[in-house]
Amino acid sequence: MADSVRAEAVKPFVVSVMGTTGTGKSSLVNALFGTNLKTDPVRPCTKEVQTVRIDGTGGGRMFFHDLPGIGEAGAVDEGYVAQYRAKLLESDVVLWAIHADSRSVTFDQHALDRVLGDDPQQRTALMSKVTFLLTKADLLTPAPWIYSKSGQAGMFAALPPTETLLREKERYFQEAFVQPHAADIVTSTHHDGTFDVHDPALTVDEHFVSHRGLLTFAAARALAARHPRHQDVFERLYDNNRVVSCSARLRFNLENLMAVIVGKLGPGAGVRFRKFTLHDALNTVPVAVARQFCNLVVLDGRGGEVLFDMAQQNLEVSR
Ligand SMILES: Nc1nc2c(ncn2[C@@H]2O[C@H](COP(=O)(O)OP(=O)(O)OP(=O)(O)O)[C@@H](O)[C@H]2O)c(=O)[nH]1
Ligand SMILES: [Mg+2]
Repeated sequence: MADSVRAEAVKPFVVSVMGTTGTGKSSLVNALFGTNLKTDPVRPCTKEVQTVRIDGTGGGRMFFHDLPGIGEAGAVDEGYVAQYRAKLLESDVVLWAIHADSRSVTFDQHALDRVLGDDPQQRTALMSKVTFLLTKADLLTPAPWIYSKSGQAGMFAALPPTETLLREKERYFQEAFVQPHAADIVTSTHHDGTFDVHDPALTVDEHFVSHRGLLTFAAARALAARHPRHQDVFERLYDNNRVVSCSARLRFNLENLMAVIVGKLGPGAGVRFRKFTLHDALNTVPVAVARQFCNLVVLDGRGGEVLFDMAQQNLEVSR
């Protein structure tokens, strides 16, 4: 293997997470990678860029930058925005956290516009890296969440009305943040060497397929229906621009989020970060932890039988 190819193969990935203060950025990094970043229920907490190193397998490394809440690390002057922009430009993936319960988009839209800047090439580079997250999805609705228990652990799932609400929110935030910049977006993913679809929006080389503009859910589904052999490619292209809901507290949807991150990082990342993606642990919450939250109904994973209602605090956890 040529030195340059080898260097590329072991080059660490860089992921940044940003957003306004208190959207749960540090908590999310902790939930995804078992790190121990400081979090705070009241005050703006992360004041400077915190970088954690994540070791995968086979020499795979990732540096995860946890950025201070926008507007909290000092005056929001051009110098500060430029620093932010530089950090994002050196990142392979940027996660932009927005509180799922928020409907005010102006502050983040304005921040996004400033961070993207005026240079068309930089705007494309940045917009193509960003994935918007709706964090703290557990706070979205008082409808109970389902905790599906198996042994001494389980997973949280949203009830259908909450799922529907989340999908609507994801669409709304995609319209607010991604659609206005559709012309700036070029999204890429790897293919298996047999990709042979010709479409004006697609550019194909030996390893990668790129899509110019925003690939909507309907368009991705239509392409996948016409070319079922390449369904995985269209799914990954679509994932690159979708808005992802999650909850660090309930570990809700963390597996999907990790899949989106790894998919965006490229073909080498799946292998190097398999230890984070290949098992259910990302979404799993021990019963002892789940009991700290109330307003839960616990169903048996297989039969759907009600095991207990958290509101009835003294019921036995295990049968
Ligand atoms: N309900 C709920 N609370 C959460 C979740 N994630 C984080 N929190 C809480 O929200 C508060 C703020 O979380 P942080 O992780 O410190 O937020 P941050 O975005 O890093 O904040 P800054 O560092 O100030 O920018 C803490 O009390 C967390 O416990 C979540 O998914 N659900
Ligand atoms: Mg923080």
